[in-house]
Amino acid sequence: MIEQNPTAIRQAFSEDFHRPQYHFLPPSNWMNDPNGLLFWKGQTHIFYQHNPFGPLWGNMSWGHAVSDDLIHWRDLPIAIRPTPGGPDEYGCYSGSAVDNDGTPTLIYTGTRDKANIQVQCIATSDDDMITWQKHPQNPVISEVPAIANQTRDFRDPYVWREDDGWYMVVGSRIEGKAGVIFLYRSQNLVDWEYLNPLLEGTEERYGLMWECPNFFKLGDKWVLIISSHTGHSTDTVHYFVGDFVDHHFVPDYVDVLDYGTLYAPLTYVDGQDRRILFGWLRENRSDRDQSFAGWSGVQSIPRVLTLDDQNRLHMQPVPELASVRGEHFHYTASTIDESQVITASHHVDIEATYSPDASGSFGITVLGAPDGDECTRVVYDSDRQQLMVYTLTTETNGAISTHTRAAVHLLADGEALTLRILLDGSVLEVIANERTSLTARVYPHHQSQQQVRLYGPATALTSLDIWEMPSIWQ
Ligand code: DQQ
Repeated sequence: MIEQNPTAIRQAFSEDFHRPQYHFLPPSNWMNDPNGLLFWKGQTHIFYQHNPFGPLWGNMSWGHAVSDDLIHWRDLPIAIRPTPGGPDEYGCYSGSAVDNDGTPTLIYTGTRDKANIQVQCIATSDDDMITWQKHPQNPVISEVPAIANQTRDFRDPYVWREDDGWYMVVGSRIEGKAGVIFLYRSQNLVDWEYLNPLLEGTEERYGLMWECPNFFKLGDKWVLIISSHTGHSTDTVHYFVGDFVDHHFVPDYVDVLDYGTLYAPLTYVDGQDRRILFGWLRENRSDRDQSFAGWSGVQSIPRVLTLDDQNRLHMQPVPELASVRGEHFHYTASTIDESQVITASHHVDIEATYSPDASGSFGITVLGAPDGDECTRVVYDSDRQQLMVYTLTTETNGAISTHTRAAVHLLADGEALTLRILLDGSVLEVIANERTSLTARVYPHHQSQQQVRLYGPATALTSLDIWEMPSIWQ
């Protein structure tokens, strides 16, 4: 638990090959959604869904950490936990945070009765967010709007300020139909007036349940991000771009925010007026393996969001990451070939640019075992215009398994492919041309000499920069 000297706990994991060292995660145990991101007195506070008692989901509480630069973090005491007999007795689920004229306020979902009833609650702090007091009038919203026709799924309030008061969006579903986002307004964060559905899902492919909504203005447009259940829970993150008219959202563009493991993202505005997103990078291994590891769940490197002229969301890892980069390797087409081992590090930051005329398949191999038994490849197939993460692993009994994740990534005529690859232990974040995101988790068995090499012909390459990355915890 955080209260038991987080530095010593983190130190105890230093030999864990799969544990990331420059991404945020708690000292130990389970983490899922980012919660309550807030810029406060020059620092960013992150809260997160946390099980303080074990590495699997349960006892949902809000863990807490703070950062000066979005890269280095200091653990703080757990902010809120379930109160026996209270409206959050079964869990303090996800939510957001606001600065209410100098009073930091958390708005979150309380669950009671084994998650069958979900309600909205608030908590405030008067000591710079070290201790929190739950409001005596909790729950501040006790019932899902009647049109939902169910009480079980009504969660993850996201709150922001407009000239005529506080607004809140909450994720839900209409029984037998599809996902929905409900819109509320309040003057004091305690008394809430239900307005109407902000947006109702109509197509099954966007999900039967919408959770973790974010709704914000970006440039001239409004963006709605939802995490949706399309087939099974915790599935795909979609974003819609459009206009906010008479309390209704009218989307004119929709896309997938990430094709891999990133889920339940949350955004906020930082001190430089940047809209920044964090997302939970889910594990891709069994409960048994997570229990054995003693930790589960990682946050993405925060990403700065912008829209392009086609209303596509662009995501750029915060430039602050460059300040911790270590040893640097730089290549062009004429200075490298596929056989060359660039580094044996499994904590690297990579920027690659390819020629607009490049044909065939090309990319980067990481986590490559010297005997070729295991590797992970980030590949662009220019014929199919597909971005892929391909993983080859060899089990200890010799069984070989392969796994491919793919995303369509269309390049305009003459547009060069750019890849940003953040590899950190078992975490792999890939962003192509700032707009196609494909995150993955990989757990190689070989745990030494993880080679980073070029994949495909060097002629495809324009430039390749690779930096070894240090631990942010030392
Ligand atoms: N996880 C939280 C919920 C949210 C879901 C509970 C998404 O509030 O809807 O841990 O991962």
